[in-house]
Amino acid sequence: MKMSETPVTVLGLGDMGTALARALVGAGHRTTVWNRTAAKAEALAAEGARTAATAGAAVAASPLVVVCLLDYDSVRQVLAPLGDALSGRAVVNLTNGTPRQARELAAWAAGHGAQYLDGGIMAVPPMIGTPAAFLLYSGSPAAFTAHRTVLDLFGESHHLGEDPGRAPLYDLALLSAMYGMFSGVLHGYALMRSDGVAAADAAPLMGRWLTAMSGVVDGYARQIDSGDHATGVVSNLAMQSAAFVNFTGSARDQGISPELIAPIGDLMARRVADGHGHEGLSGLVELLGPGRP
Ligand code: FVH
Repeated sequence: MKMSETPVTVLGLGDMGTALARALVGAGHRTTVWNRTAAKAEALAAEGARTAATAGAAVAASPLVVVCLLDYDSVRQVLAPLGDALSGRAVVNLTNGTPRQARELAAWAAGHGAQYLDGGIMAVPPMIGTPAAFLLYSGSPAAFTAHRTVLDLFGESHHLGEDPGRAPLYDLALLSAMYGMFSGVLHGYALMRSDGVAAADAAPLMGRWLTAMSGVVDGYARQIDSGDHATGVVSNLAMQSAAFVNFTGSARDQGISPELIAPIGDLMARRVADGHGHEGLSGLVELLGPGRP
């Protein structure tokens, strides 16, 4: 059987599962789909997917089983009754979860004779199958090698090692950075709106500023890995902390909640009080603990 002919099963047809299944169908794979709410499979069936009445029937149809459900509770509810029916198959679980959950599920899958890959999807559904999408995998290297051609249909594939917890670790770290950015953008727009400025008027400069600041990703990484948070001549923490009272102060003055941005201001003040005002913002990581192993 050529890789391009690998039959694939997709369990879960929410927004993301549907996008994944559509990429497989579009590439000509025999794609079997199952969803708790069967009606969600209808559009894919019209495009060429085979529908299965039960998760067990869907799993029986393919050596490669992609799981994309809401959370690990739903994954357990769907997979647990299948048990040894997974034997000899590769399970690729793209459901958001924690490293601990991934390791536990990998051990359970191995106990039932299945290869297991955990994954994190760095894309929203419309990005699947485009060059903008990338996906993180960890777990069985053999499963990754055997099915990489299929997985590449979703987006650029990155295998991060044999520990199944590694992909969700990266996934949660990258998504944490994203939510930090989202929080700042929402607070900024709320501030604008409170003074009668449309968010659209601020958007071009907001985007430009965030792009300019994205360089911190590499700079902070060097400082955090070395433990040297010295900032040289730019933007020391004492200066930033002194300015930060204006962020919460303006929110108070204009009647908006500072709750999305206040925590980092509190951490800055603590770090300055601890005698690190001459350092840079990366030093806040030392307040989050634990330190480097
Ligand atoms: N959509 C996104 O932007 C993000 C991108 C990054 C990755 N996430 C994660 O992908 C998982 C699935 O996300 P989704 O967008 O497909 O989510 P929904 O559209 O809400 O679909 C949820 C599916 O899960 C099924 N489901 C829920 N509970 C159960 C259960 N107890 N038993 C069986 N299936 C269950 C649900 O079925 P139904 O409600 O249609 O019957 C949907 O198929 C997720 O981990 C994201 O964090 C997406």
